[in-house]
Amino acid sequence: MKREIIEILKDNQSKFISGQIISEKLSISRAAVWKYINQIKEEGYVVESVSRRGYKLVFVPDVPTYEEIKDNLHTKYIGRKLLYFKTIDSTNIKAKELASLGESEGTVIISEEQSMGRGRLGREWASPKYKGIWMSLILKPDIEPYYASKITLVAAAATAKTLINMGLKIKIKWPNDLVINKKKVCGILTEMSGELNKVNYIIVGIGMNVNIDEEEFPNELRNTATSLKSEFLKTFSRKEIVAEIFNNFEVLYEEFKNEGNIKSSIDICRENSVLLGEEVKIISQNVVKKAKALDINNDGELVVQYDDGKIGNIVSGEVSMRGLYGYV
Ligand code: BTX
Repeated sequence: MKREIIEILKDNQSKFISGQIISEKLSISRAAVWKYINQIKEEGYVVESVSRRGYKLVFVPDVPTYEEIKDNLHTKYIGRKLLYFKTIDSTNIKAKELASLGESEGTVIISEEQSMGRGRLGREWASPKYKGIWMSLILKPDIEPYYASKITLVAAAATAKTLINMGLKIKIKWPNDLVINKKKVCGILTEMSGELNKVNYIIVGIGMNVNIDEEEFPNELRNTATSLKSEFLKTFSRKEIVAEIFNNFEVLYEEFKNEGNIKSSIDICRENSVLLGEEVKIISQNVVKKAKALDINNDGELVVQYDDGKIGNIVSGEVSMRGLYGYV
């Protein structure tokens, strides 16, 4: 009902509409209208209310709710069901819970803040309130579990494309980060539930630092993390970015599901890679090896040449690079 009232207020933006008319349109009492208007205000909308004239919408906030993204959304199913939370432990945890209860493909969980945002290997992910995009997509592709890690590259490509199309200079750090000036601005966490040869569901968690000021990052992240606002010195519309990520993701994900390849995603990852041509360290199960990053192959693996000249393909894992995130 809240959504319907926002819609009516928007249709009448900058003029008053009476509580009576809203109550008649929606077949609810005027007291109920008043109750919902208060809830709408709590979401950050500014609604003027004047007795005998009614309500007037004077400010629409940058909240990534379905109501606010739908005009920019061109997808068939990604983000068509968007569950919006003010606060949550982790959107990935919620998405896993819902996916296992039968939630369908394309549903997205988004929250204004996370108290237990997580990165890979259980690392903490800072998720300050109203300042970023913290969300998880539920996917249920009919693929072998082995191919699930490719979805990380699809998500990296979709988020990168979104920012690049906005004219922003960002780079992709294979396989799951976006960086600006060698600092991390976005991380992707893909988790899967499956059996030997069947995927139950895949959760793609995307965390993007949008309007975080430098001093709002925890001390220990200040040299390694950044936000769009800190780099480009302006405030960005989260709702527009969210819609565009969904638009780009669905196209790239459909390619994967229908054609079994992620060529377009890999092209984007290659063209905008921060690693290719660089000396890197590959950290896998506590073993560190030095190598040069040569390419991302058609399966989305990182092709490297080790110091002894041997060529290897890295499926996933930790890659660190001189000068990146403070590694020297
Ligand atoms: P990662 O393991 O590659 O990176 C985690 C590391 O990044 C941390 O150990 C820390 O050093 C650093 N870090 C923590 N918070 C931030 C931040 N806000 N910006 C930059 N660097 C940071 C990357 O894992 C995957 C992150 C996915 C986060 C999303 S948010 C929505 C969803 N829900 C959830 O719990 N996780 C995902």
